[in-house]
Amino acid sequence: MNASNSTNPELENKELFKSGHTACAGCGVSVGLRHILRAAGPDTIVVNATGCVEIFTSAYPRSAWSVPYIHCLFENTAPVAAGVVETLRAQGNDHTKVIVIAGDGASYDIGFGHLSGMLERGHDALYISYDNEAYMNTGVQRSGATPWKANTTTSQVGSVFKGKMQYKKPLTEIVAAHSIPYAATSTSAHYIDLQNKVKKALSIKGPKFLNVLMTCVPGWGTEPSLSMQYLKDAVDTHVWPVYEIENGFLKMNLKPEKKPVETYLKGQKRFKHLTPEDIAQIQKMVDEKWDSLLWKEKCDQERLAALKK
Ligand SMILES: Cc1ncc(C[n+]2csc(CCOP(=O)(O)OP(=O)(O)O)c2C)c(N)n1
Ligand SMILES: [Mg+2]
Repeated sequence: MNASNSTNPELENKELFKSGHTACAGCGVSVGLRHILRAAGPDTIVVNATGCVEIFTSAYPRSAWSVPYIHCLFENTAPVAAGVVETLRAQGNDHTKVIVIAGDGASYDIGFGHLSGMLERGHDALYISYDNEAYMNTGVQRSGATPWKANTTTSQVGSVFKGKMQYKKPLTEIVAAHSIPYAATSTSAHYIDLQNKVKKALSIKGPKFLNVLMTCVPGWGTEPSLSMQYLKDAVDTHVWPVYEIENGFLKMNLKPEKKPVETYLKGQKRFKHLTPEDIAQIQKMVDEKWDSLLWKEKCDQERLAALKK
């Protein structure tokens, strides 16, 4: 393990997340981790919640991490990160970055209260939620991040219920409502956006949050070779808007010309039962959300410009 994944020595030095881990073929999460660590650099400590990432990167005695790595309980990643960062700062170390890597199960649900506490107390850490939209490691159970109507093992398609009955929790907005300096969304396919956001977040003092959509081949029921394409389609259909909220001011980072939601939904086994009415309803919800974000951006950017005068 930790073997070279490149014959280019320059690139090799930058690859802090190594190949040889045991992620599934086409895992969108492993791609995202590689970009996150490239952007963060070697002076970083990673605190990781239980989930797929822990399993595929750290099977003892191996490790895919070239930076210090702490695995902790599902629920308490944010407090562990807070403890690490406060210890570093008490020791006079004001440079080492502390990054939480936690799945949607950990972030939207089980560690949600502790994430809120970390934000409210103002610890100088970057919390990254990798959102693959279900509890994948334990066999695809629905989470607060699972989209409406998606088929999971605990939101099945049967004669009465047709997938998840509830809507996806708006975690990025809930986090931003804590008045933290920086909250943003991205995907592992939009790697320049992702790397820029990691760098920007780490340059800001205080609690920061990134919500990054990452594909899961077995959980979404998709072709491994299409993982990045699905993430691009999620953004191009406006299903996953890419934006940042800096000091309370929202800015849309990508405004692609809208493709119909079918472009993204088709070919995913978790959505294969959707009716034309379901798809029309999803389109309506996506359009409404997009419009509300554009309005918010307009108001926020005008307010910001007025403040700068
Ligand atoms: C308190 C607690 N509840 C349940 C589990 C079992 N468990 C381990 S990993 C996991 C799923 C993690 O889901 P997520 O955070 O979305 O990460 P993913 O596996 O999708 O990468 C679950 C339910 C646990 N370890 N601890
Ligand atoms: Mg998950």
